[in-house]
Amino acid sequence: MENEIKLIHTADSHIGYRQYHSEVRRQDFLDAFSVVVSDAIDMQVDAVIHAGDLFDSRNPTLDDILDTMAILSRLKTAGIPFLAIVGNHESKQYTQWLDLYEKMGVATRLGTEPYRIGEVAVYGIDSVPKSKIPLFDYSVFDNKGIDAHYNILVMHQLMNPFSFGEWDCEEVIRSLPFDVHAILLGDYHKYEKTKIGETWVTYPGSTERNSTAEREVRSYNVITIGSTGIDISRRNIPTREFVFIQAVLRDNSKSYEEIFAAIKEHDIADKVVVVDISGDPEVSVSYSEIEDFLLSRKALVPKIRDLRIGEGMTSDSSIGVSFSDPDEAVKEEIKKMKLTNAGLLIDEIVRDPSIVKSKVDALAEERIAALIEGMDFTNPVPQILPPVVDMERPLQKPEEFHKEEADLENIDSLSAEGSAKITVIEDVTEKNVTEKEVIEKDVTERKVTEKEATGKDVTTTEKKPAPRQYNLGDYL
Ligand SMILES: [Mn+2]
Repeated sequence: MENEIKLIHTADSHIGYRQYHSEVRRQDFLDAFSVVVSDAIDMQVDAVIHAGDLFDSRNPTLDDILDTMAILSRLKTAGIPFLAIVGNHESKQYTQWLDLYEKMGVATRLGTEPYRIGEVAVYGIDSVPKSKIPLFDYSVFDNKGIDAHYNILVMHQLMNPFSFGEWDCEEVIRSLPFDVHAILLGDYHKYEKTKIGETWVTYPGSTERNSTAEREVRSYNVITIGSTGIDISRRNIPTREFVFIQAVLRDNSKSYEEIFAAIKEHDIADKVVVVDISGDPEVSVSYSEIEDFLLSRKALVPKIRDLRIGEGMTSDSSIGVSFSDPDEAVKEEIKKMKLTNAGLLIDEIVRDPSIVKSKVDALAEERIAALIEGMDFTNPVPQILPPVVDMERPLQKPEEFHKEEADLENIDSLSAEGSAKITVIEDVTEKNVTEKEVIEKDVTERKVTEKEATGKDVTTTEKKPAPRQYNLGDYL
């Protein structure tokens, strides 16, 4: 290696996420990404590598698109390439937002063709839904490897050897037709770094806190490649503070005094403040009164979590939902549902405040029809995984929690009403079960309706001698 090469590796910016309905928080997510770009320019790195989920949603607003465009343009002006892959959150059916930015000259979409930076070649694999991982065809990389000293692969997946892994890094390394020296990852929001044989594997963490579970300082990676090999170091991103306040209730008459006293011990101005209430379950308090007190002390976002509700009382990760924020509760629940493409599409339409109620039906029908229109029903859909996804990560600890992925696969639920049903989550576990039962019925009925609506025989596989039959839901 003649010249040292310096790269920034970042991921999971989730631009456009209006966390807690806060426009300020939307700006925070944008600012965090902007900080990474500013650092890249200050450090004069050779490239910024983004491992997916630049946007929080497949439908970012025009403001999100333009604001991001402005930040990427700064990189372009500085002559620093922005190399990226598509994450699961932002993934669209065909053409991606990244393609738009590539057309505008401010980004490069990584793939099977190596992107060469001196002696380094960079490859990318867009987010692959969990059910499709066993089918991944490594031969797309055949004859693509070039004679570079170092090969870097960028992916957006939950990978082994980490405990949450769904895809094995060793398999990837073994199956690719060239040596892989580093796998730069996105999707998991917490920083991780390890080595498999001679290959580095690392997650930089998300650039902003996507949930209260992401308590650690946010960061990105600086990858230095020189004559001594690859060095990976972590740099912190200054982000808005989250303050966690414990309030233990003991006595009915003094409950507010105790909570307010606990709050007063902290400087909470302009911060996201989470008050965790524990203690005597008989003591009742008004959440709105606590919220008002937090706001009077200039908290940006007041969040109350009553840990006395439900089982476990204290360290149960399922009670991460605020009473004061039903929208967040809905978002959390929808993530757990593992909605399919069609499910997400319907959910978006139902919850979009700009769509009038009377238009919802027609619009849903129109979009589903368009989705079906573009589908290739000649490919059989594999049913490898058990249908209930919630059981797959039973050991997930609160700190390991990251935004659940809408894998666009298992039809657990397909419910337009689902979002409206969940307003306040009291006992998450119990409610989930009941909800699912109801929703599963909906799915069956809906499939029939869809078939009628389109007037097509969508189950064309029936006539083939295929051993297994698939219905429309498998494709959506
Ligand atoms: Mn993400």
